[in-house]
Amino acid sequence: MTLENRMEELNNNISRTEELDNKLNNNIDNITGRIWKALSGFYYVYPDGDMKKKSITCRARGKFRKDKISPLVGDRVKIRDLRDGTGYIESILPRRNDFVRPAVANLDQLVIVASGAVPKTDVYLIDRMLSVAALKNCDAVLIFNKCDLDRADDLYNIYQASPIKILRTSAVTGEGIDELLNLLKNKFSAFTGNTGVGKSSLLNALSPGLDIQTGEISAALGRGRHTTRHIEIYKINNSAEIVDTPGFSSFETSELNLELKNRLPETFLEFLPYLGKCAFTGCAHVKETGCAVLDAVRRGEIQQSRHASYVKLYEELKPLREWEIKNNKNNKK
Ligand SMILES: Nc1nc2c(ncn2[C@@H]2O[C@H](COP(=O)(O)OP(=O)(O)OP(=O)(O)O)[C@@H](O)[C@H]2O)c(=O)[nH]1
Ligand SMILES: [Mg+2]
Ligand SMILES: [Zn+2]
Repeated sequence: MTLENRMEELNNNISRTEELDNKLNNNIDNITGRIWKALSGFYYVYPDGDMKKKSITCRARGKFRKDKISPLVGDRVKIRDLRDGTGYIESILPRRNDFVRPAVANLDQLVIVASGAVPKTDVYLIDRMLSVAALKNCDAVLIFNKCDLDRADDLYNIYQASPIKILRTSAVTGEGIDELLNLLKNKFSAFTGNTGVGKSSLLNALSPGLDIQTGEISAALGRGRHTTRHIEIYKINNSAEIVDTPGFSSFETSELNLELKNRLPETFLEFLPYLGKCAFTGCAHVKETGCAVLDAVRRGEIQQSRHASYVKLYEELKPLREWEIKNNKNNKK
């Protein structure tokens, strides 16, 4: 057989396959949409991201599992609509950012909910979340909830002296709720924070119609019971899109990666004016002489507690090597 004949045969085969494909796909549309809820391996997608349309319940294609990528709430996706209310996620459109915890993509703003009352939030946990948000070019807001019980003065004082937006709230008395709604307006935000601090309660206070389940705190442990299990976008006042996420008792270490290690100083926003002004290039800002950051700490321009978190995080990231990144990726769900 000549090469030309062989080519023709191949081309014929390709057209026949495409014809067959088209026949099979006759009843099927490829459309784009946005994932607004994830629950037990199902993704609820709104066509064109329009929450007024009927959502389509999708499964992810097997190739995502193979590639170790999970679709996330907030993802814009191409789906195959089977026209019976179900479909398949075919591909994920490029993301602005993505998080392991909370498991969401394309966030404008991370709302870190903390509490000075039980369960008290650890300052290092707050600083790690702030660093991860800064690394991902995501704005952060820090909320001190339960201020009817404890006004979290220690925490408040630390962050008041930083460029980070802060707000005291109470889901019980309604303090700060209007201001919170203002911060959320026209943005896609996710609530995160240790379990039991009142993330779901705040959402209910913002929009009582939501009626999201909240949990009692176990007195013995001083922890919540992980009341929120699934991840879902709520729309409030037709302008604020908010994801309530399950709380946690320890930090997800897979966010601690080589990129954070390499860019750590700039993720502490109040360090920025001093970076590049140290006596030594490549200064780690830990205990070096002539360090502009340390000088600023001494002068009280940077809070001691923030620098302490920086050093702790620096030490935690120090042993991280290239091969561990691959490991981390493989461990991702
Ligand atoms: N006094 C007081 N109690 C609150 C406040 N906010 C929440 N609570 C209580 O704290 C408990 C936990 O609240 P949730 O809203 O379930 O906390 P969560 O952060 O959503 O917890 P997870 O879903 O487990 O992460 C509930 O008993 C709430 O009633 C508050 O501002 N003041
Ligand atoms: Mg909750
Ligand atoms: Zn330095």
